[in-house]
Amino acid sequence: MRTQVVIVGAGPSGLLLGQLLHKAGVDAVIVERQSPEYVLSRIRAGVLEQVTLNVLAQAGVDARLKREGLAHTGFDLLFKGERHRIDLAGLTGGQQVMVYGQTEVTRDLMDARQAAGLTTVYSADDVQIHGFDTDHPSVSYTVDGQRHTLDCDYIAGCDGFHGVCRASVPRASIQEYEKVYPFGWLGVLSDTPPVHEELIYVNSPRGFALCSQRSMIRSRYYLQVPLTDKVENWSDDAFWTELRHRLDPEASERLVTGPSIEKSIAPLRSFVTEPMRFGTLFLAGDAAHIVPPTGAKGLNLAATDVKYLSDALIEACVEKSQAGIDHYSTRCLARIWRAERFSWWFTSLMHRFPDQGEIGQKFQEAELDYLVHSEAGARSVAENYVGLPLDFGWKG
Ligand code: RFL
Ligand code: PHB
Repeated sequence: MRTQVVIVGAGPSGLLLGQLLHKAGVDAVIVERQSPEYVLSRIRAGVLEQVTLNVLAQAGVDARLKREGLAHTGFDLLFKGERHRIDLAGLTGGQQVMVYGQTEVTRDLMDARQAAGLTTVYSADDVQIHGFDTDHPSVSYTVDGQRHTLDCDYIAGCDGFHGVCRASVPRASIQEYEKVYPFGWLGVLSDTPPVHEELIYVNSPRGFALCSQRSMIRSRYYLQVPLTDKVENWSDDAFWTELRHRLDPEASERLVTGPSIEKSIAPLRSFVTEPMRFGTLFLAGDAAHIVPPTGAKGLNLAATDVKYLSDALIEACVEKSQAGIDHYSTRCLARIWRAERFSWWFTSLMHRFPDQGEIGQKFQEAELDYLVHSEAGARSVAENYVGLPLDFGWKG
């Protein structure tokens, strides 16, 4: 079988790319290792930047998001037992973020793909990519014991951090930058009203915590935990007790607890691959980079990679111009390094590090105190959090 683009991975990056290509009349097949149910069971991101909302609108998948998403014009920073609001809208000329779960974005994209009758191969085993250093690459995979091959013009590697695409590139052609943090995030999803109408990011001597949400009746909370902790050793009671300890008295009092409907531990990592194009193979989203989730940037970066990649592939397939393809990697990386920097900085400021000691806690609190009392400091946090404009600082 033949198609113009094979997309490896049906996470948000792959599905969004498929939708944007379809809108422009470019044929693409998606090959995914897992089942649709498994893909939808992963609970991840919750905060969407305006740039991401624009790309989802371009893809025609923002109707439910507009109805059900929660617009947030600020968030709280809690340290030394007190909360301080970062007024995102006031500091950035009216910008805001949208709270809408990654699961819902994925579901909307799956529904749109199905409605358009587009092909997604789920539960594909042993996916392999071939000939991406030539003009006739291909992707092979096994379904129900039968091997299949898809010939194409381009391969989009949207298969996440553990995917096959980046791993298939010869080591001499790729440079990877990585930092692994000495802790993880224990996340709990529960059908309880959120403790506060906006998000609360917590720096406490007991470690970081985050109060987030999915709707007015569904909450998402995170606790910083040692990497050695096992999720099965964290009872719901233990989770709520520890969260209360890290909150201020008012929030602790208001917190409504209930049974967890999902509980998992995620490691934290900063990771960048350079470049993101290898001949006719393009990496996008978590396949190319990872940020620690503190800045809420991972899904947003994936959406902008996909925006740039869809523009480039449409130019190549429809207008027969290579310009977008040639710029793809440098254009993405300019944006990625800025988000990597912000995510690393915010993570370092908010978490308890094993060797930081009392003085490290004091340094963090003094920096937070400066940020919330200086308009310049608060604006710097706000403009990075809502997301820098597309192509900010990129010279072309
Ligand atoms: P995904 O979502 O990992 O999807 C990759 C897909 O590829 C499939 N795959 C393969 N398919 C075929 N063959 C193979 N060999 C394959 N190997 C893998 C996988 O099954 C999967 O379906 O990557 P994608 O699409 O690039 O999307 C990236 C986002 O998922 C990620 O960046 C965000 O979730 C990060 N993130 C956040 N981002 C935000 O923008 N805002 C947030 O608030 C936010 N919060 C978070 C987060 C990530 C978290 N975790 C769990 C790491 C909070 C958490 C806790
Ligand atoms: C989430 O709701 O899952 C979430 C929100 C903000 C973050 C990270 C995760 O910074």
